[in-house]
Amino acid sequence: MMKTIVLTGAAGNIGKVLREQWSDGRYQLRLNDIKPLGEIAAHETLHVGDLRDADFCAELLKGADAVVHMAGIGTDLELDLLIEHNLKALLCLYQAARTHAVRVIYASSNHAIGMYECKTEIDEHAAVRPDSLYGVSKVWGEAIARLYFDKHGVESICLRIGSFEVEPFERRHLQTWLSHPDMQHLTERCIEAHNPGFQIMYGVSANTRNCWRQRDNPIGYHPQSNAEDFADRIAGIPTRGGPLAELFLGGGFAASDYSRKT
Ligand code: 15L
Repeated sequence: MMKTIVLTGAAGNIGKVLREQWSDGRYQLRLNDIKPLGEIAAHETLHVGDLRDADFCAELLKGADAVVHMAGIGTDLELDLLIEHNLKALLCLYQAARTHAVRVIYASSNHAIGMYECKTEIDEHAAVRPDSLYGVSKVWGEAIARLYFDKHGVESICLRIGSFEVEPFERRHLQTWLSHPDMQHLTERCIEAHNPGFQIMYGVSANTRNCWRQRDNPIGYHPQSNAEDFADRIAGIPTRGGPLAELFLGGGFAASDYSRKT
């Protein structure tokens, strides 16, 4: 039977690409955003609204198989905004997922571990080292996912997404790039996997220089793209944010407001 998928942030960077990749109608899509979503196809329904509204969330998730949660603040903005959209809205969503037993595929970020130095090999069990308040908000999100699995059995896959770009365009992307086809494959594996429980997945392509080691892969994610194919063009292009952005995984997020002396 065709699965019903809720896609939040459907007008955003990743959401609009997934929507396009699924334009063949492989899923029944409930599209959510606070921004306009344009014309709808036969397999789509529109749900414009604010995820901080518990009743709206409950209605949105009722009867769905999974929610692909791409909505939220995607950069290092003020704490108040992060609390509203990356914490309160997420909690409402998880409460609805609990009520209606819906799997959550959560857009976490590499910025939850952005203060590791680039060359440090880490797996998904490494201690978090956020590089910004935005990174902290993603750690909250992963903690909410863990809480709702441990206490309520809500299945969650937290995607520590690297750099989702059509093509890599700076040195850091040799490690962090996530191609559009790999993101599609990753998301579909999250939707289709049997009993994933709680899992953190690195959302990154098969980049030769990447240092994130996925120890457990219960969903069967096998990326195909490799940023190394672009190395001739981008290895000489400095990472935005200066020398500290070259040192730490989180790039410019890690370098911003850095004041440590030793
Ligand atoms: C993210 O989490 C951001 O949402 C995105 O805009 C990029 O900055 C990305 O990480 C990245 O690290 O390249």
